[in-house]
Amino acid sequence: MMLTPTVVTEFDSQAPTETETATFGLGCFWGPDAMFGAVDGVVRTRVGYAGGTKSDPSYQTLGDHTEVVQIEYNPDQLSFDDLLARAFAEHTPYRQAKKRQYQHLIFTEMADQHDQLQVFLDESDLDRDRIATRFESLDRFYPAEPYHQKFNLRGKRWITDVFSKAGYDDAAIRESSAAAKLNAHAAGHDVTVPFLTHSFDPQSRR
Ligand code: MHO
Repeated sequence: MMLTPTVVTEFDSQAPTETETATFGLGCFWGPDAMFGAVDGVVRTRVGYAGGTKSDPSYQTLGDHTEVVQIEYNPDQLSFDDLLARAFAEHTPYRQAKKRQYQHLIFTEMADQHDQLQVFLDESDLDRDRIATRFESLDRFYPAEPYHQKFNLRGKRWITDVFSKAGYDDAAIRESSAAAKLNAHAAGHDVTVPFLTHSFDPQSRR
């Protein structure tokens, strides 16, 4: 299947809307944005700032916030526990970044995620008083600037042209399920979606 504006808009219109969100700080947010985008059951991703007190942070005026990825997932396909396993595979809980911007920070929203986190830590033999990873309940998520969203798509005109032709603006790309999958693909992750086939790889189009 070729990547066309219609393919993108149809894929996005069929994306589940009954989703739950998980928010993690795992260092520079570009990497985890792409990594989680590749996972089956992850519907949307966005990057932003959370965990601090400064109002309206930006990349230049971050204050006490941390770079985070927010993952919207289909709870019929993927659990918070699966996402925690991936988050802990992406960082060592025994060291913390000095800069608050890049700290390892696991957020929970509502009681059930909070309970699932404790079960995960117990089963993984992780004692929250002995590890460096921070745990907080999510207060507020501030989306990052458009140029940080789906960062691996930057300069990939064979992808971005399709979104332009489909009439997507910056916010629409940030919230696009197709963009999350394409961003993961552009970063080199294996992604299983119908429009990512061999014939569509730029290497094979020459
Ligand atoms: N300035 C660093 C990290 C960017 S990340 C959004 C870099 O160029 O790799 O903090």
